[in-house]
Amino acid sequence: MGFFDLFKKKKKVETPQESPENLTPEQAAAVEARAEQEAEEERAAVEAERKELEVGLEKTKEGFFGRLKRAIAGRTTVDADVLDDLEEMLITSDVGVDTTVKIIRRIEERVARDKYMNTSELHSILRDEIASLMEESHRSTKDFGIEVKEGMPYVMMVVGVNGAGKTTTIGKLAAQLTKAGRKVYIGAADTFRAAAIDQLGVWADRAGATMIRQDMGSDPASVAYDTLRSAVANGADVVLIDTAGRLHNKVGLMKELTKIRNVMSKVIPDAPHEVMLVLDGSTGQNAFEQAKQFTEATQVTSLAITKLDGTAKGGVVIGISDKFNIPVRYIGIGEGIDQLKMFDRHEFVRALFGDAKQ
Ligand SMILES: Nc1nc2c(ncn2[C@@H]2O[C@H](COP(=O)(O)OP(=O)(O)O)[C@@H](O)[C@H]2O)c(=O)[nH]1
Ligand SMILES: [Mg+2]
Repeated sequence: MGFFDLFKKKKKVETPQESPENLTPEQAAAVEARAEQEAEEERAAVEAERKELEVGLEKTKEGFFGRLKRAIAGRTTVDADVLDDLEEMLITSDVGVDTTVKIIRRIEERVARDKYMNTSELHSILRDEIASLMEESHRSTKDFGIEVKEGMPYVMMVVGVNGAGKTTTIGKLAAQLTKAGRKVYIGAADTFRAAAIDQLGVWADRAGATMIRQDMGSDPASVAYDTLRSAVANGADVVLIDTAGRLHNKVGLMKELTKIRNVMSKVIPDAPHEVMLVLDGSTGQNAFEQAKQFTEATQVTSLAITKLDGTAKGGVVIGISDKFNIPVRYIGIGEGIDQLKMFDRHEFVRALFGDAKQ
């Protein structure tokens, strides 16, 4: 059993006439031209992704730098006052107090070393410190892809409060996975509202995934069980389990999620392989509070932060991944099916601060 990346397209088998020794010079030239064209298309795709991310994070960027500019207006050197203002700017950008304190400490250390630091350097220093902070919280995981074992479906349970974007994120994710040639099963374990099941059904259809459902009000754990059984029987590659976002109280939430997990592990012993917490990035500090409650209720292994388009509160991405030490795997930058991006910390920092040397 090998490991493969879920998002990588299955490799095409090379046809015999494509192996180099059998090619006529014309064919060889055609192969080369095609490779060049593919490389060009890939470069264009990377550029388009970057542009989309920049547009999605525009408000956060404007908020960040608007505040930064005001913080350093009329100052030339980075002194204690500038650092105070910088601290306030980071906190009001929803980076969170603890992470802000960490960033300020690091900058203070640099200022102490390099006595007369110019305020014009602050931009690139802030960029460096945020980049290295994000590297630490993402150190344990790869930035790209999900490595899974072949032969058993990879099971992801999706949790988060009502309205955070769970169903939408599952729909977008399912679409990316089916596009990469994966067979995707979705479990409608949010049985609390009939509309929630129908909404998930629409996404499943759009994505070309199979949804397993029961009636409204049925036991979510039972839906999860059915979904896994069916996925295994039909040779699915991935299972995405939607859950209800009721935050009744911590004990209730813990019980419900534990029950779903236990039932799933009866079908696939190491399932769920991933528990993804979906947070609405536009709620700023509230997202921190939700992260706290969910991480106390169950083991969360990855984060998706949605609705970063149209909000200036994108600083939460920096603070939450640092504070909870859980990698951000996806970010949502719009309601469209293509507007879920695999989170890449380098691209994120780049979209906010531009290239390292400029
Ligand atoms: N602008 C924007 N809206 C989003 C994004 N993700 C989800 N939404 C919207 O947020 C609302 C709640 O999403 P839903 O998936 O139903 O949340 P759930 O209750 O957690 O399942 C819907 O109107 C979605 O279209 C995003 O990345 N950007
Ligand atoms: Mg939902």
